[in-house]
Amino acid sequence: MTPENIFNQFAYEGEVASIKPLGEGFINDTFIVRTTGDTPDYILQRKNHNVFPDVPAMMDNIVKVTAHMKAKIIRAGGDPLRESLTVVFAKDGLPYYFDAEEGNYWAVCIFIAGSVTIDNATSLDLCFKGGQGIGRFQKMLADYPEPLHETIKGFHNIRFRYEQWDDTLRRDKFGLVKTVQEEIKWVEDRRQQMLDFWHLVEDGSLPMRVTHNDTKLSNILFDKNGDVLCAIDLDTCMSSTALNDVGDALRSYTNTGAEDDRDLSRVSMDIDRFRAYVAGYLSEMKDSLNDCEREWLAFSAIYITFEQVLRFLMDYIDGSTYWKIQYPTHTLVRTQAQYRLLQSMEAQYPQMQAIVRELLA
Ligand code: GN1
Ligand code: MG
Repeated sequence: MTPENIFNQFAYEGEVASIKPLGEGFINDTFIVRTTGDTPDYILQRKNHNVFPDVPAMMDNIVKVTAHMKAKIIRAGGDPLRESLTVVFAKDGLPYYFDAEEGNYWAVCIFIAGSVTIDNATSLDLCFKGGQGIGRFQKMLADYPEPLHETIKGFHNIRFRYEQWDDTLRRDKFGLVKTVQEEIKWVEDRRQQMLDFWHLVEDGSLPMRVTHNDTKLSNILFDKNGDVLCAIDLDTCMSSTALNDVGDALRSYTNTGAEDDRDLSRVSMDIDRFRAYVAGYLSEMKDSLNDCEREWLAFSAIYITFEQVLRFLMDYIDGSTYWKIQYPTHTLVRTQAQYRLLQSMEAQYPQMQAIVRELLA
């Protein structure tokens, strides 16, 4: 079915003027649907069911958390159509449409007029606002009452990731293991350190909360004045630690290079952006964090950047099937660029800790 036919299965308002691909998502395929006149425009997405094995469960999470946030936004006198993502249901009443012919799941949400996404943190103000945005998101969901579906098993659970990693190395499907010995060592050298950290989650010292889990800069929607509207891409919204959201955001906001930079000399962690993001986040969440979360906040950036090194390298060895690639070694290049960022963070860890302590004081 064409995107036009798919979109017609949804209960949208107005007349379609055009449907065009949007952005360069690595996982889902995204289209922007423009309508004529005053009716809203829409975002139409083909959800990647290799990544999300249970799209109905994922959409159930999204419908429920957005309903929870909207109720709060309304009570606070805000605009629920601008300060939260809005799911558009299919005409049969489901929050997705299943195209049985091609076996694909599709979903629609409202495009918030005048909103923009940003790929690079160009100012400290932006970092501060991004931190505030995720802080607010976590705060609104702090009293979310029921368990969410675990839409990707063990998503930020490094013990589980190491199990997958060991399987990948054992399988060595494409004989690539011998070509990435140095990179494999990066992951092996940190095994104990990372498992020790995760132990704090397993013993309950770091609490589970409702979190976003994919907090990179481009998943925050800004208005034309550069103020945060809301967090988008709620596909991975589920139970995790608050720190995972902070760490993943820091991985993206503080990088002076690109996630897949071939020129490693451009990649490093900018400590001023680190400070600005953490300050923004803590302006919302400071009073909600326990002592363990406070103590490990700076480390969260290292944890998630490391996890990304592991995930990228694992996907490369497995044949690059998870993230879309533009050239055969793309995911290896991503691995190397993220490792450079990790090294930069490790070198600056004492300063990162000092900043967090200072901001918490
Ligand atoms: C994916 O969905 P997207 O493109 O925002 C991935 C994240 C990675 C990111 C790296 C569901 O994010 O975990 O950090 O790529 N999302 C999923 O760019 O795996
Ligand atoms: Mg995503």
